[in-house]
Amino acid sequence: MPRRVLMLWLAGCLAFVGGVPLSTAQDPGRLVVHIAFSSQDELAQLAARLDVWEVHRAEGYLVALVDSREREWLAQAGFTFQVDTTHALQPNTIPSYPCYRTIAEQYTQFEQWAVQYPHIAQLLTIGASYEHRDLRVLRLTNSATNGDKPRFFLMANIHGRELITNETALAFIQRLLGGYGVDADFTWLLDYHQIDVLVSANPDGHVRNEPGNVPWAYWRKNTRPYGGCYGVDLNRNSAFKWGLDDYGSSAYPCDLTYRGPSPVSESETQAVQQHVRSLFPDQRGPLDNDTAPITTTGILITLHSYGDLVLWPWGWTGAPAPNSAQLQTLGQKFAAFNGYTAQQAMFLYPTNGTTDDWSYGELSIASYTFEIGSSSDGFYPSCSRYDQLVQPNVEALLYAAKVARTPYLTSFGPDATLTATLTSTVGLTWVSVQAMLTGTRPISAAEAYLDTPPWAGGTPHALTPADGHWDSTFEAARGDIGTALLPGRHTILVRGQDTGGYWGPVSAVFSEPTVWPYAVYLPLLQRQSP
Ligand code: 0X9
Ligand code: ZN
Repeated sequence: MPRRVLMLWLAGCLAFVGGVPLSTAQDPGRLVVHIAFSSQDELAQLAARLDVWEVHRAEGYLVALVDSREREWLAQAGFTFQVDTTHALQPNTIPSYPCYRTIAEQYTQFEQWAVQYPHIAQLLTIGASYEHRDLRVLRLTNSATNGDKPRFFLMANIHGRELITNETALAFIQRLLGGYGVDADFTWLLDYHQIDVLVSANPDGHVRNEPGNVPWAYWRKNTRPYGGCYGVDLNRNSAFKWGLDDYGSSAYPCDLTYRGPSPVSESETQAVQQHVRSLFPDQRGPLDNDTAPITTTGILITLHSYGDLVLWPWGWTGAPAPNSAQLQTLGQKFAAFNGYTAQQAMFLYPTNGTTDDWSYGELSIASYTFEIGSSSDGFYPSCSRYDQLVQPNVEALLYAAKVARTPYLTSFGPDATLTATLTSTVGLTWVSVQAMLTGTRPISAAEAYLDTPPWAGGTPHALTPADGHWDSTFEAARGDIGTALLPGRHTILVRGQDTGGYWGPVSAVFSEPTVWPYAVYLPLLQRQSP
């Protein structure tokens, strides 16, 4: 039920406005309000002008942070609104939230990781913010293995106040680095794929939400001055469909969705576009309706908050993107991990000049926005919610990393889990594999690989269904591989195929042979031979 109790919000930050020019986020008269709308057109008008935090379509209202100027505009335009009492604006930011690291701390962490894991983590600076802060990427891949590696680009914090996004990106990196050499999946991932993580696409905006900058609490945009106000919405500044209409972005510098004076006017957008172009070839034709090849390689995910949503292109139109079937399938896979609602971005509200529309529209790569957290979490979720918000998204991101080679194909295929035991004697080793395959269509095949995965020329060993038939969406499978292996640890990889012909992602485990002395093994061998 929408909460419609009327009560004036007492601005806790009234005392802090001295010395900072006023624009929405600094105005002490800011209120969180519920605004009623009755059509898509009205929603679009509101989303273009205001700092919209939540959209409740079914109930016909949205939640926005508005200043006195915007309230005048609302009244003139004939919108009715009520003051929200449930979103407590926090005058203090990070001091009350020890789980959120400052940009300086995040960058120090990057430096430490690059030193601690020099063979799998490389620190890059891809550009600078308006205020000359570095834009830093940590590149995760085994630098000793070469080849054209599939790429996954993860970025966080393009909106300054979306603090949980940086933490999610950092937790994802931590899992991969800590798991390399320990977990077989993370190990093949970093050996064969390249994962680039931009921890903040808007460090100036983040710093505004850190201590000492209280009047700027809830700052979303970058901080570059334009027309008497501050900041460009960096998620409206990309080259694709930039400024297409005044619903998906605003031409007014004081607005929260100000698109900037020209496409890619901001150094942050320039750096992101240049870096993403360096990672991914353009794999799609020039027309809006050109379909990206089914074999397209590469994934981009941009982390936002909040809304419990997985969004895919387009945001600029309600028409489905040419690859909507593929974008939806992968989007729903992500949603199976984080429990969010998966939908086309436009059905939140229209947007133009966004990162994901650009990376899909321009380069054809599978592009997504995650909106992390619910309306009770808001932009500064309680630290008691940290793990609940971060961990399911880390799982979704690991899946993205796994399917980055051919996201539009592999996400259709079944998922595999496995156990494997290796037994060695007299120079021979038996690898015994048990796997579980789960798909949306019946499983039709499964195969295991020893140490060398399929894309690297490994030899497939067919597994057989435990119940004798491949006929179900959930199958147990097994197989034995006899080989003349040397002792030591080995990687066993498994993948499944479904009746649509789609191979799913590879899953792997490490196994070390149990060496049986000949004297123990011989009687068993004799018993087996007739
Ligand atoms: O408005 C935005 O930029 C995103 N929401 S947020 O509250 N994090 O600011 C939503 C963007 C949705 N559109 C696309 N992803 N294209
Ligand atoms: Zn955002």
